[in-house]
Amino acid sequence: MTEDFIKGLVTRIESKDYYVSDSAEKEFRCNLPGRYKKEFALKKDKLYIVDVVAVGDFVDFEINEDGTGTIQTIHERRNHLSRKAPKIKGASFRGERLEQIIASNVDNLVIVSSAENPRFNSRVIDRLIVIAESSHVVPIILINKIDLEKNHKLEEWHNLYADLGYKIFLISAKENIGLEGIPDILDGKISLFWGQSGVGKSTVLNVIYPHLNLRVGEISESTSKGTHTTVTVLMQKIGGSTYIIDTPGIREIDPYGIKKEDLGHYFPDISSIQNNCRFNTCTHLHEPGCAVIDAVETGEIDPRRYQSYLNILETIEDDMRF
Ligand SMILES: Nc1nc2c(ncn2[C@@H]2O[C@H](COP(=O)(O)OP(=O)(O)O)[C@@H](O)[C@H]2O)c(=O)[nH]1
Ligand SMILES: [Mg+2]
Ligand SMILES: [Zn+2]
Repeated sequence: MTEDFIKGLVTRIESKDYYVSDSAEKEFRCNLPGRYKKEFALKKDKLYIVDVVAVGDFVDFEINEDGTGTIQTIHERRNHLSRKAPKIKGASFRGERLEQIIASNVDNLVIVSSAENPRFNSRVIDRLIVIAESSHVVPIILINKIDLEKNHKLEEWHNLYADLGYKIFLISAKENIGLEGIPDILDGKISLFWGQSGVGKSTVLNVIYPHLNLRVGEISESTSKGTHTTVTVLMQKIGGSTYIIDTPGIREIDPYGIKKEDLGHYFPDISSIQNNCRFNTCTHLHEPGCAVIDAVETGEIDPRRYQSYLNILETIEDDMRF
């Protein structure tokens, strides 16, 4: 690295513009030079383009005469959160779908779901837990909009996830219920808020950090048009070393890069039992001597969690590229 290079943090990506903050919080609009674009081309398969730079990346950049910047180096990532790039209608694509990185260098994945509107969906929570666990990021679960749910079924879900060892909060951002413990968990960390569109991610963040003033009720991503699927991920500094990353409503959340025989590791309820399966390559689908299937039958593993496991297993292609 030469002295002319400045270290910065990528906080937002819009089309070909990479917004980078230096240590004094000054923001520079940067571009990415051709040698990285070659990497785009390598990973491109007709309809897919995957970014090599992600929100949360540390980069070295140079300032150009017009005040914009040019990214020169991308620092190695501690971790990253990603999903499979969305399917595009009419595209024929063999093998596994490409990886779309949502953000890098993250401490917490705050999984936001809602009691109603949209209806509570534990499958999405389980997918996001798998993404967090496989990326070495701590999952934290928020079930928002409890003001809309008058019976007590959420207590059961709360207990299920709490028993698995996860931090889980039943909250209402609208009525400011249950949010008390959350700022402490986010303090000093980089936390990505992720979940279905409309569950209240931006609303929750606005209640916790009123100065953010995030737009509420934004339209979710479109998966069917264009060749470059843009996800407007926005990283903001709260103060000190506390950062939050808000994401728009993301429709498809399929974990990327997980092998069938590894999936059980990312379900704590399954991983604690799968050593007792007869075959160490057991995928707990229908293999003989499967201890996980037995545990589902005795009720030791919640059948809804097992169903989530099976659903994700089904999304893993047989011909993975690695
Ligand atoms: N009833 C109720 N509505 C909420 C709550 N939190 C958010 N909303 C509403 O849900 C809608 C979507 O919120 P938004 O924060 O944009 O969701 P996001 O897409 O996950 O960021 C908005 O109309 C919010 O006013 C809540 O706790 N209770
Ligand atoms: Mg939002
Ligand atoms: Zn098994």
